[in-house]
This record gives sequence, C-alpha cells and structure tokens, in this order.
Amino acid sequence: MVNTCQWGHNVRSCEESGRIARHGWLANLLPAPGGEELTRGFLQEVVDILLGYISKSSQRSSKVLDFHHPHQLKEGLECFSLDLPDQPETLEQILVDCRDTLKYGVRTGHPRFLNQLSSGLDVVGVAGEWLTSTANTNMFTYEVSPVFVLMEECLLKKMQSILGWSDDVGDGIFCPGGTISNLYSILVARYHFYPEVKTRGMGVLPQLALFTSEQVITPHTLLLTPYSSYVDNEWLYFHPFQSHYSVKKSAAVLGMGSENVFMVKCDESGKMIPAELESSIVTAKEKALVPFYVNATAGTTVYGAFDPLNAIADICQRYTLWMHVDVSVELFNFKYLFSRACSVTWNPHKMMGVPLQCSAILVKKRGLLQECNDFGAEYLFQTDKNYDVSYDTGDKSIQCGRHVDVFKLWLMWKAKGSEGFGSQVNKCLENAEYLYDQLQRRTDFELVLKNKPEHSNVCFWYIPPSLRGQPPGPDRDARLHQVAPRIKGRMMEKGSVMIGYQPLGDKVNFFRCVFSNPATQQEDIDFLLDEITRLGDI
Ligand code: ABU
Repeated sequence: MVNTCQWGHNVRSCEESGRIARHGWLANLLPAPGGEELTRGFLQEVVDILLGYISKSSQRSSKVLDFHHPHQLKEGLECFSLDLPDQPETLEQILVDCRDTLKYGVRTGHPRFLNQLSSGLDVVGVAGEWLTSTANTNMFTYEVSPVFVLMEECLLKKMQSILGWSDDVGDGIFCPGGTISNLYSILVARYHFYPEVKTRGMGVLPQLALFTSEQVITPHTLLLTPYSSYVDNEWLYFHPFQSHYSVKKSAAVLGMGSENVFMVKCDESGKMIPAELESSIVTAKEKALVPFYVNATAGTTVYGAFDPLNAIADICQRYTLWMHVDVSVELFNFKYLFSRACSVTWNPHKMMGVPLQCSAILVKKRGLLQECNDFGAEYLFQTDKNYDVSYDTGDKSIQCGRHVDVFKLWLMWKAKGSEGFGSQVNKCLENAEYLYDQLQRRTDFELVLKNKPEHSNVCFWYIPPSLRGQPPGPDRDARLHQVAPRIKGRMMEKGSVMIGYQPLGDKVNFFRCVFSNPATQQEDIDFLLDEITRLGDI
C-alpha cells in the first residue's frame, strides 16, 4: 500500500513513514532496495530548498546576508547547530540544516553582492556542479573519467585558441584556484630552465629571481612600514605596494624564498613600468641572482589594471625569461593579447561566472607539465591499458586525486556560446562605466583613479560631510581610513549590499566595486551609492 509521508511523498505505509521520519530514513535511501521513491522525495525537497534560495537570491527585497558573528553561529541559532551528533538526525532536521546553511551564508548571486571577483549564481553552472557531484569521479585517469578527461582537452584547446596559441603547442590543466595555477607556472618555468631540479633539488640550482607587479596587496602584510604614521593615538597602517601574494607564496613553497620575488614599480594606474622591470632584472643580476620568471597581470585585483604585455614580452625575450600572465578578468574581449606569454592563468570562476572553483593553467610547451610532474604510479598509470594512455592526464598534476571542475564550464559554454560569455562580460563593463560616471557627478564621492576604468573595477572613497572641505594631510587621511570599514560593517549588519575595501600603496582605505555578477543592474549601482551615503552619514 502506498501512502503520502509527512513531506508529501509516497511511502509504502504509515508505519514506515513514521519510522523513516524518526530514524531509518537514511538506510532507506538508494541504494537500499525500493529506495527510489524516498530518494526522489528527499532530493526533491533539496531541490525545492535550492530553488527557493536561487529565486530569493535574485530578489532585491531579499537581504544579501543575514550576518552573525562567529560566536553566534558556533553557539547555535534556533534549529541550527554546527555540533555533530552521535545519533542520526531526522530527515526533517537534515532539511532544516540544508535550509539554514544557506540562510546564514552570503547570497553571492544577489544583484547587490559586489564584494568579490567571483560572484553570481549561474543556474546552468549549478546544474553542472550537481551533475559533477553525482558522477563523483576523479580526473586522474581516462579509465574513471573518460568523458570529463576529453572535455578538459576540448576546453583547453578552445582556451588556447582564444589566447592565440597554435593547436599543436599548448597544454594545460584545471587546478584548484588561481594561486595554484600561478604556482604551476613557476614550477614549469623552473623545470623548463633547470630540469635537474626534479630529482636533485634546489641545492644544485643558482639562487633564482622572480618578478611581479607591486600592485596587488598582500592581505597578511600589516607591518609597520615607512608609510605608517601615528595619528589620534593609533597607528595608521599604509600597505606598501605588494605583488600578488600567490607569487611570493609559490616562491616560498617551491623553496626559492619569498625575498627573491622582486616587486616591480607600477605607474599611478597600477600598471607595471617596463623600465622598472628591466632595472629590477639588472639589480637582481648584480646581487648574483639568476632572473628566470616574470608574472605579468591582466586585471590587477584592486584597480583591474593591465600590465603592458608587449613591452614585458620584449624584455622577457631579451633576457630569456619565462613570461606568465595572470588573467583575473576574462579573455573574450582580449583575444590574442596573450600570444607571447609562455603560460597563462585563466580563472573562469571570476568574470565568466562559473561556480567556484574553476581555474586553468595553460602552458605553451606541450609535454612540459607531464615531464615536470610525472612519477608514473603503477597502480594508476599502467602503460599496458586497453586504451590510449596519453589520456591518463593525472600525472601532469601535483595532486593525485583531482576534482572535476570542467563539466560546469563546458555546460555553460554549450549553453551560452563564446558570444554569450562575451555579452555577459560586456554588461559588467557597462556597469563599471556607469558607476564611474555616477561617481564623477557626485560631490560626496571621490574617485581613486581619475581615468575611465580599464576593466570592471572601480575604486572610490566616500567623503562624509565632516571631511568635506578638510584640507589633504595626515589628519584627513587618518579619518578617511576609518570610513570604508565602518560603512562596510554597517552594510553587513544590515545585509543590504556588499562591496570590498582596502588600502593600497599610499592610499588609505577605499571601496573597490568589482562587477562580475551578471545579476547586477544600474538600479543596484544607484542603490549602492545611496546606501553608502545613508550608512556613512549616521
Ligand atoms: N585573487 C583573488 C581575488 C579575490 C577577490 O575576489 O577580490
């Protein structure tokens, strides 16, 4: 006999309904015999929760977040507790846990989530991620991931053609995030020049030097610096310009030493100055270091600045250096700009809106990743398999197990086409221009960079009434430095909008608005500025 259980789905009897609800529901899900109905019911409930969340995330009347301090979440809220039980929870509680996990998180797909380079909620991407989890396989061999391995190859080829690389030279691999992609670029560059490092280690190598833009701040570097000053009984910290911390971190991880990363001076708009790169190379040589690697940035984290890639490529060619480009933006608007790079980091989880995480390292020397990283574990990479084992791509990686990050990107690419991605990005660029125009018109805001945004980042200060008309100087700086964090805190507590802030170089805390969220419209930008004014004037 089939009945309807308390969550509205058919079960075999009332007794079973009660039993399942209390304890045994888990044991009755598939693969338990006859578990289809209950499994469908459970997953349908989860889908309903996800649908409710997705739909609410797109409504401007919803909050971007329901902020709680860590201690509040740890103590537990209403029906939500992080503590792990010894006895199984009921199905009802599991569904509450799902709902509450989303409730107390941040709606990164909300049109007013402008906090991060990765944002948005792409429904096709979500479907891709769900399918990926359902397949629950590993990217290391064709044996267990035949379709995903070929999808990775197909995506990498497409991406290489957009970079302007010919079909037969390129290689690559998807890896867990941009920092790891950058780490790969240094790893393969070092191997390219010094293949003996793989077996004999750093001891047989000269002291190597790396170069990167000073532009992107290191979040961990709150040191007293020559820029610090003591104002109003507190230290005011100015960050020195710092290279993207992934380069320093990688140099440390790879045994080259973070102090051997030279941070090349940038111009006012945040672009690496080629003459400064050249003089840093000369300085490194004078210190008996051996330059081998330059990281150029296409879209710095804060300003969205593009380093002059051609001039940097000329210098790399002159000194025989590996040129890597860390692309934090997208590449549809910049086809072929990267043709001279030896390697490129491309993060589809940023401007392309692919659900986190989705990052690729592309290397313009086929076979290098494999040679650099392979160890041919015989329990995985047998050479006498019944298929072409060149598709067992896992040994290109420094990982063993590798998550399938490719399917959601492949599916989104199918759904949108390259043109769809291009228009999605263009909309973000239009938003950046609109914000820039609005900021120019308003007297309560001040742009950090006077020129039109190069990409989708716009940086600005809010000037509260008490600071308007105050002459520039340390006192004004000290007060202005406190404005953005104070407003940001209020925004989060209210849950109305989210935007990032940071100091940079000699500039005190300013807001960085970055557009990568396809849901954001001009009305959200108007709201953002009005909300900052409302919260800042309190
Ligand atoms: N390099 C990571 C970017 C972080 C951000 O969204 O600002």
